[in-house]
Amino acid sequence: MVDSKQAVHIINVPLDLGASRRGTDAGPSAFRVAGLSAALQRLGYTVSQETDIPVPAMETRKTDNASARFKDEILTVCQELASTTLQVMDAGEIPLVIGGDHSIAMGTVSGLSAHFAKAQKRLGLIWFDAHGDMNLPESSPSGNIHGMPLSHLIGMGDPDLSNILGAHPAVDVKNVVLIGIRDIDRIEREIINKSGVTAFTMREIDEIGMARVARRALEIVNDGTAGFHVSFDLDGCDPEVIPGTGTTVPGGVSYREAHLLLEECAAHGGMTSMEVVELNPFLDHRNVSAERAVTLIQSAFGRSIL
Ligand code: 5AB
Ligand code: MN
Ligand code: MN
Ligand code: MN
Repeated sequence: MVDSKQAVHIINVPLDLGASRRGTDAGPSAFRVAGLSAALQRLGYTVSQETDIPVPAMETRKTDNASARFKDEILTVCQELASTTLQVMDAGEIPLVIGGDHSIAMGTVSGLSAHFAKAQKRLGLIWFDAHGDMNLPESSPSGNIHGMPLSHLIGMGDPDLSNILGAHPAVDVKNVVLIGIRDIDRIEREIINKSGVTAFTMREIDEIGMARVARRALEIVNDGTAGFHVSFDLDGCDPEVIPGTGTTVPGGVSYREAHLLLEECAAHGGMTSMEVVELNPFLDHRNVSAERAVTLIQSAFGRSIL
């Protein structure tokens, strides 16, 4: 549970092997320049440590796996990341994972689930994204693994990627909520609809408002769990808010709606951990995205306006 007595442990994962567009490997650096660590300290947290997960550069690798590109490399990174989030949780610190493309969530969440599985407990999962990230290797139009992490976390897909550490599945579909989705592939739509996860599309956000979406989402992810993780893909926000990401989709979550969701997560008190992914500083032409992402993280960690 996030409270200011706990220390935050930042885990940097400069991975871009899961996406087509280069540049998310510079995400952790952009967060450092934007002052992430100091921003948490201003809220009263100690930042105990930063850990950098080693990631191979794309130029040094070849992949012949067309349906799950760079699977071997991504699996190795996710295994290392999973043991790190497990250790950080076991030490009673709050893991804050900075990507990197969204493939890293398979590592982050597997490690968290391993921590809770030791006490026969489960973890809830909020997946904030423009996309469903529920392709399977055989359904993916791109072969890019950043479009597949959520299906693997609920136990589907490639057996290596869905069994990284901890429980199988890493999370129970009944405690998984997608928020902000608006760009889903044809077969992926069927996978989502059959899966049992709850999806709050942009349409629901428009119709009932983010306040109600956030409250319902919190009920679902906390139903019988020991807490919840927030996997925050910056492309869930509208491209006007976060231009610095590779797979922008118009019609997204506004700056205030995103803050409200994270403020509600903080107010609930059950957030165990967070990851922020898909920042691409090379596409951030207005140079606003990293700083805005830092303020979003501050909301998740309990910053209040007054
Ligand atoms: B992200 C697409 N569905 O599978 C695919 O940014 C895009 O982690 C995936 O949400 C976007 O390649 C993955 C077309
Ligand atoms: Mn994503
Ligand atoms: Mn996305
Ligand atoms: Mn993306």
